[in-house]
Amino acid sequence: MITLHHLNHSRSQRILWLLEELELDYSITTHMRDPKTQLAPQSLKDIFKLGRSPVVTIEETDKPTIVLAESGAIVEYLATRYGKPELRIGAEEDTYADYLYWLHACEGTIMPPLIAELVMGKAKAKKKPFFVRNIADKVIDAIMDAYYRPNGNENLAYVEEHLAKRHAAQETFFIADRFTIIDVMMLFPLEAIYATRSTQTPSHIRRYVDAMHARPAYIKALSKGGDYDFGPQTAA
Ligand SMILES: N[C@@H](CCC(=O)N[C@@H](CS)C(=O)NCC(=O)O)C(=O)O
Repeated sequence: MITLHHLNHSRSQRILWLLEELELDYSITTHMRDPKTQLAPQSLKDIFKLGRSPVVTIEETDKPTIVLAESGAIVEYLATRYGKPELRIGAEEDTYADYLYWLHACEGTIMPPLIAELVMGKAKAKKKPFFVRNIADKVIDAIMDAYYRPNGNENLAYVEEHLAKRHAAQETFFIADRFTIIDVMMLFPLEAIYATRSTQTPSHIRRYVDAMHARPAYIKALSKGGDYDFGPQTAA
């Protein structure tokens, strides 16, 4: 039995979506973020020491239970062990190098500036004594402007250019002529951008996100996972 340890408003939405695409039997244990800190609760740390979501546990008769974290590892595992092989790109395919690049770049390159923006935004919003507020905010802005903001903007432009080429070639999916686990990985940062920037989001990213959001398995996953801030935006 596969159990998804789902954290509200988090990357575990990726796994929920993939489980639906794979039409697998699974159960969901939901862990709610601490409303004040937004961090994962102790119940998730009890499953996986670092307390990060997603985590899946896999129990099979006569085998030790597997506890697997890291969304990239989970999508590879599920697609390989239970999947439709077409959800991965094989080493013999022309897009294999692209596949490896995006599989790793998603968490390694695209996500970090987005997380920095989120964390620094929270630091700015935090109450501080008035005599340090200005200086603290300036330091935060300086850090963001020196690295994370330009970095995030370059990433966004790169992804937009990539998707513009895909759309010009009449392709819907991120790297292949079919749905793959790269779509599962890449949608999360792109839908987070779309949800926060709305119509300021570059047009090819919007078109891509809308296409993924229309997939029946995505819609089913949304209905199973509960509240999700980055799902389809009704008033965009
Ligand atoms: N690179 C990891 C990141 C995991 C991660 O940081 N997940 C966030 C949710 S999106 C989390 O668990 N946050 C709660 C916390 O840090 O307490 C992955 O892709 O799974």
